[in-house]
Order: sequence, then structure tokens, then C-alpha cells
Amino acid sequence: MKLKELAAQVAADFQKHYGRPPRWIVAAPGRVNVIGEHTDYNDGFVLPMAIERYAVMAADSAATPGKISIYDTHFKENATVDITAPVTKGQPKWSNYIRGVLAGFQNRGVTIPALDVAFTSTVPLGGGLSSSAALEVCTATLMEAVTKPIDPIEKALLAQKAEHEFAGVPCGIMDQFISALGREGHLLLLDCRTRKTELVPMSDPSVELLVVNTNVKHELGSGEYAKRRAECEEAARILGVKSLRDATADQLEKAKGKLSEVVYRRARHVIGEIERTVHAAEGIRESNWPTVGQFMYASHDALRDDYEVSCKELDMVVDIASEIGLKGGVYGCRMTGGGFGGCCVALVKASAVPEISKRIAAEYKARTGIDAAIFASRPAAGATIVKA
Ligand code: GAF
Repeated sequence: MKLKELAAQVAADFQKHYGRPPRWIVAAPGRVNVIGEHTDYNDGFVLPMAIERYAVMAADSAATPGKISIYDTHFKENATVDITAPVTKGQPKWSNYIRGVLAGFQNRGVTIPALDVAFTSTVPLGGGLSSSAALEVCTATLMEAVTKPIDPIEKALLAQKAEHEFAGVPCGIMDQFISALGREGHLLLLDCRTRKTELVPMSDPSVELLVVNTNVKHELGSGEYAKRRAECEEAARILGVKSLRDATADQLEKAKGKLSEVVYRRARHVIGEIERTVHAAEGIRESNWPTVGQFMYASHDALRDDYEVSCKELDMVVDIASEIGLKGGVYGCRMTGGGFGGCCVALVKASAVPEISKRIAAEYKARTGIDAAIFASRPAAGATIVKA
């Protein structure tokens, strides 16, 4: 559903629930990462794109002071946040993404007004497409609309802090950055060390990015993500560098004997992936799609074998995509996001999208018994105030 229609739907839901129209409507997108996986917390490069799937909030000032009422229009669930004191964690669980951001604004000295809010999200939950970052950035955008503008980088960092402190996931900065700073028709090349961003145009109508949701739930809170972070830190310590961004493949090979086999492989993925991301961005600037596709396959191999964050369903999708191959219109494919389930992203010929989607869906179902959800997305805009 287009953002305009989605916004109108949430506005109608707000009206139905609260008996009056909303004064503000804001939205923030989910993302797919084209390449640069598990590099953000190693000070490396990432190349995500905002997708046409959004968290949307409609809101108005509330008559009752001291609280924010939030109505989830999809699950028909309510949350109430007390804003007369520092906002803390609470129930329901999803409200913590919102609570974390509200707490962040309080910490900046912002007085949060009482609000009635209705929200929904078309970012699939647990699909590795950053539904949580979309909700955090959406909340921050609502605060911006209601109080005063905030620098988009600070907004992304505030949302990341909410994820750390209220959701317990020690994530990097990629997801919140792309949701806050994405631009229609562009990928975002982000240097996670300097936080310098470059918008890389992706407007060639002959290619599309296809998102294939394995419908195997991805869960980053389970500890594996934090474990990977710790292994990278250990590698950096042994190599004597500040972060793996500063290490070269040569350096790693020379120090191989000093690292455990697992930590060596983790570092090999990260060092290789940072380089692949920079080269893939060059390929995109030149519309050299076969080359970009090769980097995507190489990224997947390393995530599967060295970083061990893939799963058999993700591998299956990549296998099917590579069997279809260039002849059938697939340039490349890889798992995207944190891993352990979730989605793959495939770079494909736009003219072949219907045929490729049909083949992947059929083969995946035949091999796993699971229905995949497949959609194409153009690079979408980042967080937007739809109605001020
Ligand atoms: C998750 C995290 F939230 C990101 O910061 C990033 O590390 C990603 O996994 C892996 O690239 O989405």
C-alpha cells in the first residue's frame, strides 16, 4: 500500500477510535540492506535502502493530561505511557520501542505533551526488515512534529539508544540511520565510523530489488547477535586495532595463529564485507549490475560460512536465486539484516520480476513446505511528517 493510502487509513482508524480527526500524521520506513552486513558495529560501511513499508502514527493532543495513549490499529491493543515521570519500560512489549524514544526526548529536556496516538505498521514483524527501527524513528518523528525539529543524525542515535536500553538489543546504527535519512530513489552508503553518508542513486528502471521473506522468524534478542559483537571486539583487540575497520586481510592472515578458529572466521567476514560494500557501491554508481550481484553472493557465502548467521531457509532462497541465474534475470542474492531467519534480498531484472517471484515461491514451498512472502520495492524516502 502506498504511504498516502496508508496514512489515510490510519487517520480513519484514529477518527474511529478517538472520535475526532488526527492533527499530526508521521511515518518511518523499514529497510533492506543491499550489502554491508554486521559491519556497522565494526565501524565499517553499510549500504541500506528504505523500503515502501512503513510504521505510521496519527496523533492529536489529549484531553487527559499526563499520559500518552497508543492504539495499535492492527492488533487492536492499547498502551498507556505515564509522562509525568521519567518514562520506563512497561507493557505491552511493543510499547518499549516507543517508551525508549520518549525517554530519549525527556533526557534532552523536552517536555512531552499528552497525546492520543493510533499506529500501524506494514513492515513485517520479525522479518529482519527493521520493524523496530521503523517504530522508533516514527515515534521520534512524531515527537519532532509535536515539539521541535531535531537533527536527523541525533534522531537516529536517540532511536538506537532506545533499542539498546528498552529492547535490549546492542544493535549498530544502520537501521535507525536509513529509516531517518533515506531518500527516495537512493541507497545510503554510510560510513559507520564518521557517520558520513552518501546518497547513491538507484534509479535504473531496468533493475529491481526483490525482498523474499522466508517467514522464518528472526530474533536478535536471543544473544547470538551480542556474541558476534563480542567476537569482533576480541579479534580487534588481538590484532591491536581500534575496530575491525582498521584491519586488513593481510594483517589477519599474519595473526591467524593468535586467534581462535571461530574468531578468525568472524573477522574474515567483517574485513571482507567492508571491502565488498565499498566495491558494490562503485558497481551501483556505474550500473554494473552483474558485478554488484557477485558481491552479494560473496557476502552471503561469508555470512553463512564464516559469520554463521544464516539459516537453511535463507540459504535455500539464495540457492534457488542462483539456479535461476543471470539467464533468468537474477544478478545476485543474499540474506539481509541480522540473520537467523528473516529475509533475502535479490537484485533482479525488472522485466523478470513476476517470473522470478513465481519460481522462487514455488521452489521454496516445494523444498521447505513454507510459503514465502515476496515483494519488490523501489528505494523509499526516510521518515516523513505527512501532516503537520
Ligand atoms: C541488525 C542490527 F540492528 C544492525 O545494526 C546491523 O548490525 C544488522 O543487524 C546486521 O548488519 O539489523
